Amino acid sequence: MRSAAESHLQPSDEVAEALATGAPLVALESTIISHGLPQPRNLEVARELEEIVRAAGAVPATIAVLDGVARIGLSEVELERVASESGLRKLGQRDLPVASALKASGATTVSATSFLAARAGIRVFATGGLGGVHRGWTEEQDESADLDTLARTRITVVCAGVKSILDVPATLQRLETRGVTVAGYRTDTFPGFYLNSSGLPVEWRIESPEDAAAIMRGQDAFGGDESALIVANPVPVDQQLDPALHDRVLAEALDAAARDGVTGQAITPFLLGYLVRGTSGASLEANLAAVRGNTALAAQISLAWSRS
Ligand code: PSU
Ligand code: MN
Repeated sequence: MRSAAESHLQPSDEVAEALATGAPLVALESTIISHGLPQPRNLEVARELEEIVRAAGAVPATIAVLDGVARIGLSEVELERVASESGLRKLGQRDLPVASALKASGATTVSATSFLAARAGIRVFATGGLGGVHRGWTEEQDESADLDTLARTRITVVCAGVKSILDVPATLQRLETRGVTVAGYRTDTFPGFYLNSSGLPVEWRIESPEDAAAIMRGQDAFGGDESALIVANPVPVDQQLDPALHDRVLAEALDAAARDGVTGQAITPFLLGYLVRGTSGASLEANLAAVRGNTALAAQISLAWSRS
């Protein structure tokens, strides 16, 4: 009989082989595909990200839950399903047991993807921007489960900081309080997701994938809490969204969300979608530039990690 964990968590053949041989792997999330990017561009991007990982010599593992099974590495047909199935759910870590019990399908957020990747034995994960503390948290306490999962999951997440739709200073404060290690990649300021910089300082700066791998070894050597490492990798200045346009359209988006009463899981996709339309697609290009850069860096870190 298969163990409970085995039947709930299913690596693809390619991922299983990479895990068995210690080959470098990069986990990729699926919520960005299903809820974060418009169709049909989302499928192209999902394929492109996998290709970036392969070109660097690592194995991609896009993660999603299909018919109740957490799949670590998707086939082309499964990737298409994640990109186009209507009504696909957005699953955080807490939703995983329910999706499994009810044989539901859904895309995994940073929290669910980090959790599943770590359980599967994958150490490095690339995404766009993390979730965090939403603006207006003094009125309505909306804080992404991403933060809590990262405080207790041994994973390295390469991201362009946290989404700029959030209260970035409050999110950085929460990461500090929860003991999540943060390092800026070749930057002294925390990235601003669509923007090269949030304007806030980042206390540690690293220069290479080897630096990241050395920090990961340090995390394991110290033992203790299974917290994450965030490698904050800014979108290049020449590919960022125009800051004035960003600030103007984001203010409109936040007003629209308040007016329409958008809350909970729907708020992040709503704001990202508003920005895409309100900037005539410029925010999408900046988001994609960030995700591509993060994926390439994650692949380099996974190579350095597998050599270390
Ligand atoms: N990065 C992107 N686009 C996205 C996301 C990340 O560039 O859509 C997703 C991630 O899955 C992240 C989620 O976990 O947004 C955060 O959602 P929430 O604020 O509801 O926790
Ligand atoms: Mn939320």
